[in-house]
Amino acid sequence: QAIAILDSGVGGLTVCKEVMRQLPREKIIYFGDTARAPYGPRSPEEVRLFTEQIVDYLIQFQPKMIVIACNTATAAALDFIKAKVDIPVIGVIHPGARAAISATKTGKIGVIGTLGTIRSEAYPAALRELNPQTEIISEACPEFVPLVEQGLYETKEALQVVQQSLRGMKEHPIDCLILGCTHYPFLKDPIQQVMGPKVKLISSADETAREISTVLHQRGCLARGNHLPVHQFFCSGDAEMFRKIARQWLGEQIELTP
Ligand code: DGN
Repeated sequence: QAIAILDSGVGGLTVCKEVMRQLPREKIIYFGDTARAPYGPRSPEEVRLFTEQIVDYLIQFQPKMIVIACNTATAAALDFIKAKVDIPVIGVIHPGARAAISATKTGKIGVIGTLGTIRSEAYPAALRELNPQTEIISEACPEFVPLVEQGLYETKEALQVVQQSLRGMKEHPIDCLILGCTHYPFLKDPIQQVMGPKVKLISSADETAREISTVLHQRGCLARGNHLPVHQFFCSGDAEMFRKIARQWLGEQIELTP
């Protein structure tokens, strides 16, 4: 049985990479809704509907758990999907919030994400639940996801967009910045360059992979055996672009079913 991972596009590949590293025996079935990305500017109702459609599609493979590897979809649909299916479902917001709370020394945390995620206030809620004293500065960066989906994350243009978008965030004395969108680790280098070496970037991918491991361990369904799994990837849009980005990011050829 596989772990089903979904995102609006290629962003969830950052979670896949961590799962492959931490849990190399686990088979992944991935769905990137590249035809309908970005989800950020869409209404929560629409994002919930799209997430439900993807889950309905993935459930036919009888996965052992579902990972909503998209912050926008986690904010809009996590509770809804949890109530709908009878296998474990996890999102990326709580794992990211936990990682930030354990990393911060000053209690001043920045959060960047899509419009949908920032508007939902899901991060401030999750962070304050863990530590009510936390100071949080949030900023939506709607230009980042389209850059990544077009494969332009290593260009000069990307650095310029990051510089422009983080001008305000840079002025705040934060010591951690949560990359509150699974697409943003693709832009980790320019983001670190702009924020400076004193700000620690938190990607929820590592922590989410740890949570997957905990859930599977608790249920006694971690994959056993020595054979390496063959992962399966699906995307709803441009297969060539998806394949190119996946190959670059994961460092391996992928089996993609358009
Ligand atoms: N990867 C999604 C997220 O984490 O929010 C990006 C959403 C989008 O499509 N804009």
